[in-house]
Amino acid sequence: MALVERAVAFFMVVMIMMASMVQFSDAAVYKVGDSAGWTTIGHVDYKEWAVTKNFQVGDVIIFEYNPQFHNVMRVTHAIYKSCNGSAPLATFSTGNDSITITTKGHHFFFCGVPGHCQAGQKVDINVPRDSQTAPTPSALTSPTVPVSNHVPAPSPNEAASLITLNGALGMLGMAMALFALFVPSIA
Ligand SMILES: [Cu+2]
Repeated sequence: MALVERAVAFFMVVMIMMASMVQFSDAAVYKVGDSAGWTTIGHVDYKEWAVTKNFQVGDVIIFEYNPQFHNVMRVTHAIYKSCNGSAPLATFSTGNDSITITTKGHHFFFCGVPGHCQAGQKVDINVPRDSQTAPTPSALTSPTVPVSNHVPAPSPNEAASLITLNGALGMLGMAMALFALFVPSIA
C-alpha cells in the first residue's frame, strides 16, 4: 500500500502548508519609528508614523532603543494622555521589545523615562475595529468622523471569515489539482 501511504503523506504536507499560510498570511512586523527607532532624538513624529500603517491583529510591533536611556510602557488611554508613568499596564526594558498585537482597538505605549512622553515619545497602535477594510488616512486623522467607511452588511467579522474561507477553498482546489497531477506519477 505504498501508493496510498505516499498519497496520504503528500496530502498531509499540503494541508499543513495551507494551515500555516492561512494563519500567518496577514501578520506583519513593524519597527516603531522605522530607522530612527524609539527615541527622543530628532523628535520623531510617532503619531504620523502610526497613522500611515494598516495594523492588523497578529502583527508584531518592535521597539528598538538604548535601554540605558529609554523603556516602553503599555498604558491605558487616560495614562497615555497624562504621560504619567507611575502605573503602567506593562513595562518593557530590553531595548529590543517585540509585542504581538492580539486584539483590535487602540494599544497605547510611551517611554516611562521622565519627560520623554511629554517630548513626544509615545505611540498609539490602532487596529481598526473594522480592520478588514484598509483605513484611509483621512479617517485616521479625523477620528471624530468615524462611521463613513462602514460597510452596513455583512458584519466585518462575517466578511473576514468569508474571505478566509474563500482563501482556504482556493488553496484546497490548488492542492487537489496538484494531488491529481502527482498520483499518476507514483503509480
Ligand atoms: Cu525615552
